[in-house]
Amino acid sequence: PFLLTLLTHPVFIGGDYWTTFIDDTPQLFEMVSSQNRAQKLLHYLADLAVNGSSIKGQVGVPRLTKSPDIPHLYDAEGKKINVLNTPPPTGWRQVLLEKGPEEFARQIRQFQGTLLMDTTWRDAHQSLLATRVRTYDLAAIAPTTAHALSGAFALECWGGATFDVAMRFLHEDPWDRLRTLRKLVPNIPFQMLLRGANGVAYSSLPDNAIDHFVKQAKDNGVDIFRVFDALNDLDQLKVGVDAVKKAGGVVEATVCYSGDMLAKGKKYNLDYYLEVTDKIVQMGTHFLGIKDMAGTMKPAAAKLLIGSIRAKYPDLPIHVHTHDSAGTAVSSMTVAALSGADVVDVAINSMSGLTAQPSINALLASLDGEINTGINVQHVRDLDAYWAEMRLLYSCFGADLKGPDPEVYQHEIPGGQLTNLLFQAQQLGLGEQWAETKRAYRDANYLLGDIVKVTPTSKVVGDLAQFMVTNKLTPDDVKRLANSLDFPDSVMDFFEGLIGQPYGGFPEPLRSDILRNKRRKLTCRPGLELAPFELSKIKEDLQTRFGDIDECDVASYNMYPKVYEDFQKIKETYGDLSVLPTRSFLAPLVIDEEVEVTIEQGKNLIIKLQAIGDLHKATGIREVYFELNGEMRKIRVVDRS
Ligand code: 3PY
Ligand code: ZN
Repeated sequence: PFLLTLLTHPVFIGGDYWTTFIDDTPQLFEMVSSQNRAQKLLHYLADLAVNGSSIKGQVGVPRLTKSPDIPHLYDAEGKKINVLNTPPPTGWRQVLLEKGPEEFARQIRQFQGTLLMDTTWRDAHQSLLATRVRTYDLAAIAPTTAHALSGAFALECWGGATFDVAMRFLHEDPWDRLRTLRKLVPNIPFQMLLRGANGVAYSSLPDNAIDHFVKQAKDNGVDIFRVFDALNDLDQLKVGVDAVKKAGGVVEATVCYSGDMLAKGKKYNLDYYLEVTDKIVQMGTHFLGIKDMAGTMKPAAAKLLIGSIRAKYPDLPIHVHTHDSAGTAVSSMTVAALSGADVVDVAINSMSGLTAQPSINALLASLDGEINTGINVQHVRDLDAYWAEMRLLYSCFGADLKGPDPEVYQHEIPGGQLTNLLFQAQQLGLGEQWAETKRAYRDANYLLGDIVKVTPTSKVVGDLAQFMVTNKLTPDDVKRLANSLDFPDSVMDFFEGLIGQPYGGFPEPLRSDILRNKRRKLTCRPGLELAPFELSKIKEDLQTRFGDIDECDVASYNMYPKVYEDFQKIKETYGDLSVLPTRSFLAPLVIDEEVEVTIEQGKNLIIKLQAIGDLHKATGIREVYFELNGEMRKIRVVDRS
């Protein structure tokens, strides 16, 4: 926003500016540019050409120089399917729309076989590519996916970190993504990940904000809501579950699986999981979700856990989620299917394995001959050609994970966080750094009382681990010095009770030593202490500030006020960046390179970078020359180097 408003400010245009003009004129940030969409996009491309990408976590440029090709699908007679003009086969969504959530759940339970949910559009790229896959690339493959995966239980495509990352780093509207994909995939249910009383944020919101958010999510295209709480705190979980019930969505209340339940003396053992399941069933749910976010559910554990729940609750539909960090997920999901799971999670081959979900084709092969999944193996292989290219397109975001990490049974780091922490360690030179991080994570977990680790509690453990590494503290040091150390905020929040109540309570005397008299000790769920949001007032305020605002904007603002405001400013400056092909969004055009951008149906821009001018020393500005649909355009950009 700054650049554009500066460049269009009358004082600046008049050439009568002074060096502190920028600092002295804060309204520059507020002024709204009236330039047209094409001009705004040129500003983005010009800035990228001069200063490079500023997207966090991006190392280098994509290894693919164009958008991936869309693969063809063929029908049983070998005829090419025109996926754009042929309605996709009816899928489970039709059952849901016609019969409602209860009957949908009943029919899934009765299905002779095990169904699959594809996580490629959410968890797989959250776990492998820092959640950076853009709507542009999802929408491009959506019509093909609607055909290729028409037999799937669902596509997980929303929630979790996608909401925050879409606005913060991709500068796109998560609600637009949902609506766009929904239009293109009418036949397969959409699932989202909801963090219970936190919605898609990192801490509790007032209950009315959760209700409001879930209603928008349902109205804009989400069918099934996987609701979890990061401590399996049932009071926290219930907030999300109730919101989904009120909105008329399919409820998948979820128990988080933590660590290796087969390990001797493990706090989270079969009795624990059965007790949580009982409470979830009493709460009322269409599906039971079992969420193994670190991938520590060994095949024998899957057999024991799912077999036991199945025996106790023959009619309860069970949906199992895992990560392949240890390399055992195909085995575990095969056993889960054989032990009575109704749905298991997989990802498209090129987006699977390592810290993501197990490979769909590997699982299909593993189940072959024993269990029907309703999936067309060949179609999925065809679809994968696209994702193989996508891995190259997003190569600049991947941590360099080379193989399985069976040490996950000890450190228990969730898939997405494992990639993140590894990425950070790699930036620092890997080697001992990585081994130390994993050791510290494990120690931190035990200091905190061996808690369930998933967003946001995984951040607490990660922050404490990093704090210990940075300050060279052993677990004994932490205990001994607890009343004098300055702990990270997330650790203070956890001990205060702002993230919920851990199973077995908080470790003492550590809690009291850490909190001292700085924080309270909450015994109830944090949301009970929060005043409801005044939703209509929030909407009015946003309307005044940003103009065209709807309920989805209100929900975005409620989850991430600052991120939402920044996103609005980016939009004012650069317009809708989601229309740019990913290569051009992430990497500067080279001289004479041309990009075609569809800003709306039937309106195409052909943009060619012609030249980048010399640096004007006094102002730090460069002129960037483009050809826009054959006409010359000049854009002035501050060179920040
Ligand atoms: C999230 O909350 O984003 C997760 O993926 C938890 O596994
Ligand atoms: Zn996951």
